[in-house]
Amino acid sequence: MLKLCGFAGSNYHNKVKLALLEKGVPFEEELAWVGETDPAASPLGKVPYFKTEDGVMCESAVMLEYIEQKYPQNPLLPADPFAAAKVRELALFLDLHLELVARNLYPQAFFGGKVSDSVKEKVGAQLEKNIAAFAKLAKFSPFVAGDTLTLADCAAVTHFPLVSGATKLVYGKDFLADLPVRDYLKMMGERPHMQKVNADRKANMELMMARMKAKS
Ligand SMILES: N[C@@H](CCC(=O)N[C@@H](CS)C(=O)NCC(=O)O)C(=O)O
Repeated sequence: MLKLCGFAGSNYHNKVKLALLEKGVPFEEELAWVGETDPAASPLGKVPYFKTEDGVMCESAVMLEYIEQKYPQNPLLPADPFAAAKVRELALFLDLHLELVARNLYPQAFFGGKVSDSVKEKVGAQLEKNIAAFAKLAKFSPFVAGDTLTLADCAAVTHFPLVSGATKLVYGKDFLADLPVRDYLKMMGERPHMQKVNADRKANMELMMARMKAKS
């Protein structure tokens, strides 16, 4: 059985988990905290990663492509090559130009640390530029890429809350406020599979807090 390894508090883990659930692919979750990952599966020590019948792999974008090809049911990519590329474009913007940039703020926003003024300034400018560019590509009609759920939604619904939360906490302003993100998250949050992802996330965050307390 396909194993999704990681922890349910991770947005990248949940991006892949939602795709598996929406596609109806049978899988098991194997808990792997950061620092306790399998170096053969994830040489950078990141989650998530897959253990498959053929071997292991990491990087959530690659994992989504793998399950799309291996399990074609309930597709999360259009059959048309151009339309599929437009979905991938959105997914890449979400991972690379939004989440990865906002991630620089997480030490201060979520982990009790501090980011320097120069990082704040640089990241703020990058996010403003990148979010404006993303806004030109995203459709929200009602899904990010149009009228059908795609793998771009798996990234959007798991990354948006972090980008919003981190910018709100660090700059006192939600950088996604001009996009219809609240309504989108509400709509996505009504999907049964997303409800499972969110419930598991909350339970895992509590476990993570308890672990951190026990360690300190
Ligand atoms: N590019 C990676 C990013 C995954 C990632 O950053 N995961 C975080 C958890 S949300 C992690 O493992 N962080 C630990 C680290 O970077 O050492 C992917 O798409 O899978």
